Amino acid sequence: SLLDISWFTDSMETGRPVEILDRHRLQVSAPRSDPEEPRISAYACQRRTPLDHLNKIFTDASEVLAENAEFSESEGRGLAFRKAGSVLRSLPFAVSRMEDLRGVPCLGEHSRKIIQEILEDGVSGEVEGVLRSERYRAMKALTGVFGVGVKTADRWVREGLRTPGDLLTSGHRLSREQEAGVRYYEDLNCPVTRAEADAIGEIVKEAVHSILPGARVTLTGGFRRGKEAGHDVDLLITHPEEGKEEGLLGKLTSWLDSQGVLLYQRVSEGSGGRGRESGPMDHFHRSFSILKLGEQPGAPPGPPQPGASSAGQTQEAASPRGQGGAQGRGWRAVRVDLVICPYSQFAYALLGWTGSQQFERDLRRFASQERDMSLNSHGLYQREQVRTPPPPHCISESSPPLSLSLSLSSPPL
Ligand code: DCT
Ligand code: MG
Repeated sequence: SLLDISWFTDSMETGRPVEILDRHRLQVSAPRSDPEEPRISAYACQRRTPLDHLNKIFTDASEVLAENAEFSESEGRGLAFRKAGSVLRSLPFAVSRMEDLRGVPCLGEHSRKIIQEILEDGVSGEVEGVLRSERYRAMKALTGVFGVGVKTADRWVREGLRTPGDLLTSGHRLSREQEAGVRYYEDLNCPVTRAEADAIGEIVKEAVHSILPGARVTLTGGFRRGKEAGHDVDLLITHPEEGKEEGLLGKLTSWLDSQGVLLYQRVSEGSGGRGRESGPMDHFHRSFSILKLGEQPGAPPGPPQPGASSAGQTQEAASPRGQGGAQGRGWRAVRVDLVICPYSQFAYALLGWTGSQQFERDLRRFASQERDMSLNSHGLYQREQVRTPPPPHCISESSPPLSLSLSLSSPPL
C-alpha cells in the first residue's frame, strides 16, 4: 500500500539498511555505522546539532531565504530552507566543495544552488538581493513588533509603511499587544543575555515560592540548549503535588504587577494541560508577558512609576517613535513566556519547550512516521488513542500517556 511504501522510503532516508527476508517480509536494521560513509538522518532529532558549528556562512544564507519565504507566506519553501539550515548545522566538517554534500539529506535543488554560489563567489547573489530589498527590510522591521504577524505586516508594507515609527504616525489602531510591541520595540529586539534570563528566572522563582512553596521553575527554550542569547525567556512552572499548580498563573502575574515588574501580559487560558490533541500546540495555561528587569541582573527594577500599575496597562517610558532603549534608563523590557503545567506532564512539556523548533518538529514526525505514535507537550500517545479520544477530564485516569524516559535533570538536548 501507499502507506507501506512511504514507511519503506522514510526508513531508507534515515540510513537504516533494509534486508529482504522473504517475498513478504522486509526487515529494517539498526543504522549502519560505517566510518567511511557515515549516514546522516533526515530527522533533526537523530542528528547532533551543536550551537557552534562549521557552516555558518551557509546557514545564515538559508535563514534569510527561509524568512523571506515566510514573509511571502510560502510555508513549504520556508520549511525547506529551515531543514537545509538544520542539516548543515549538524555537519562535522566545513563544506568546501559540492562533493562534500553527497548523501546529505534535506538539501533541495534550490539550497544546493545557493551553496554552490557561495562556494564559487563567496556570497549568494540571491541572498544579497533579498537583504537589500525594501520589502524584506520593511517586513523584518514590522514583524519585529511583538504582536504583528506576517499578514498584518504585509498589509502595512503594501500601504507604504516601513518602520514601527511609520506605524505610530499612520493613525492605525493598534491592539494592546502591538502597542506594547512598539513601545518596547528596541528592547524586545535586543537579544536577551543568559545573565538577564537567569535574573528573570530568579524574580519569577521568588514570586512563585512566596505564593506556592515547593513549586519548580525551569528555564527552557534556547537557554536550556546552552545558547548565550535569545529573543525571550521561556519558563516552565510546575508543582510535584499534581493540582497545586491550578490558579497559580493569576496569582503570579498579580504579584509581579504589584511589584511593578509586569509591563504587559496576555493570558492564554488553555485547559490547564487537561486537554490533548494531535497537533503540536499545547494547552497549558500560559502568559505571554513583558517583564521589567533592573540594570544590574537581579536588581529590583525600582518602584512603579506614576500611573504604571494595574496588570499591563502601563504607559511609562513610551517612546514617541517606538525607539526607546534601555540605555540610561536603568532597566530594560524582556519578553517572557510563563507556562504552567501539571507535574504528570512535566517531562513532555520540558521536552517540547526545550526546542529547537526543528528538533521538536522532527521528533513529532519521527513519533508519527516511525512509531505510529503522536507526541506533543502533554504526552506520547498510541495513534488509536488519538483517533478515539476519551471524554474530557478523564484523560490521565483512563489512558495515561506512555512513559517517557526523560530524566528531569538530563543535560540540554
Ligand atoms: N516551539 C515549537 N514549535 C514552535 C515554536 C516553539 O516546538 N512552532 C518550542 C521549541 C522552542 C520553545 O518552544 C520556545 O520557543 P522560542 O522561544 O520561540 O524558541 P527558542 O529556541 O527559545 O529561541 P530564542 O532563543 O530565540 O528564544
Ligand atoms: Mg525562547
